[in-house]
Amino acid sequence: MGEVIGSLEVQIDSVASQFLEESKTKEVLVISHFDTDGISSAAIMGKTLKKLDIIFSLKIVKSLKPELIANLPENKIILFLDLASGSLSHIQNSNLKKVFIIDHHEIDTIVPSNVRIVNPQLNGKEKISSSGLVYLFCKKLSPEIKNFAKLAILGMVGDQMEKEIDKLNHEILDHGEIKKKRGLLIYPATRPLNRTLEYASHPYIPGVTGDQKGVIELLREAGLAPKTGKYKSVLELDSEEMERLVTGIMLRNPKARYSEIIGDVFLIKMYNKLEDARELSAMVNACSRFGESNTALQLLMEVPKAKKKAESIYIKHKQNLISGLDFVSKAEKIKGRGYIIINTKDNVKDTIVGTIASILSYSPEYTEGTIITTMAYYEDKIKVSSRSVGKNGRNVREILSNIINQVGGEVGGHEFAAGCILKQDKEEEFIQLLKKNLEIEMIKV
Ligand SMILES: [Mn+2]
Repeated sequence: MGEVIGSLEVQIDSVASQFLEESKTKEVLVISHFDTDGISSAAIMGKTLKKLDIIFSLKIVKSLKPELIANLPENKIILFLDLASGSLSHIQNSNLKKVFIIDHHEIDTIVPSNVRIVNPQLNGKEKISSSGLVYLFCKKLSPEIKNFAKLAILGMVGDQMEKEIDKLNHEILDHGEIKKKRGLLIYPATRPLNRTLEYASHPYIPGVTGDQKGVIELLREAGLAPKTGKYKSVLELDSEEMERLVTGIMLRNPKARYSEIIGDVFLIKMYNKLEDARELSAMVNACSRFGESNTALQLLMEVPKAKKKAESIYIKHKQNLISGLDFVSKAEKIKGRGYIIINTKDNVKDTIVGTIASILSYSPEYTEGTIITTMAYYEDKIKVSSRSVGKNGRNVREILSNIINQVGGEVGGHEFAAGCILKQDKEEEFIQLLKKNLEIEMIKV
């Protein structure tokens, strides 16, 4: 009970057979994380449980709060995906009798007796996404689910684990209808380049992202002309065209490293069409940011009516992003030594203010160690995001925590990328304290 022995594969076998036994008599409640890996996990599990005629319901959450654990139904089997490894002590202290977890995050304590867990942290720390684990788990429950392997690959790409693919992930790659091709990582690789470049945010290309004229100029420079009115897609480029385009991008953003722009493009079949996994992941994340995780889940389960809805949310998100970047480039900024604060007030959506801070942190305009902070209103609150350029220098979470301790609010994130939420009536006080803290920190460094 709660004991962990042997390899990851043995662990998956044993937990899967216990789950199968338990679910014969009890209903299952699946709770999963709201990012691409979590929603891919939920989609694989949902499809499999349906196949097996197991009665279940699904819930997608942004984070696992102690109150949520305390209020879970005791008569159901609880199955956590892509979360809960850091909440074992709360689960131990709850009245839940049987909890299953499939996750790859850090574990907070010894596995309690009411928990059965699959987590590579306990078995050799193999690098694998939660959706990869869920896929292997579900294959034990029902071997004929091989076509869901594509969702495991999607989760892997969403968690940015595709650079070093470990043994089990390799196996998964061999299963589903997945195509892998080396190329430029600007997504989607499947659509005409002029559209793809206009919305490029990873990397951000100054003078090109959000600028149709700049896009055409870059393409012309790279010797790419439209054929019968249509530009090639990334997938259609030959190696020379690709090299020329990469050169053009790197000239505009010298911070964009070759190893980050070139890599494996993963194509998976959804709704009977090959799609770029990075694009799908961006779409899932956009839906979740808009509070539409269920649409994202339905998209990955290939529910027909979900596709249009997800696409329109994604287009809206991309437009918000482009207009947000445009606003920020022209906006008045508070500049100090080693920092910059952009208060967009109600001109930029709170759903993208963090993405914009990230994009700016990759822009060639700012030197390493600079702290970029963006702010946006929502409801009667302000959402704040801070990034440290080059993931270097001061601890932004600590700085934000210090201030929130004084003005009230919530803080999240980590050392080089953090955010907070505060009341709008604390706006001025927050900015003053932030400036003061950033200046003190600068002196210490
Ligand atoms: Mn994950």
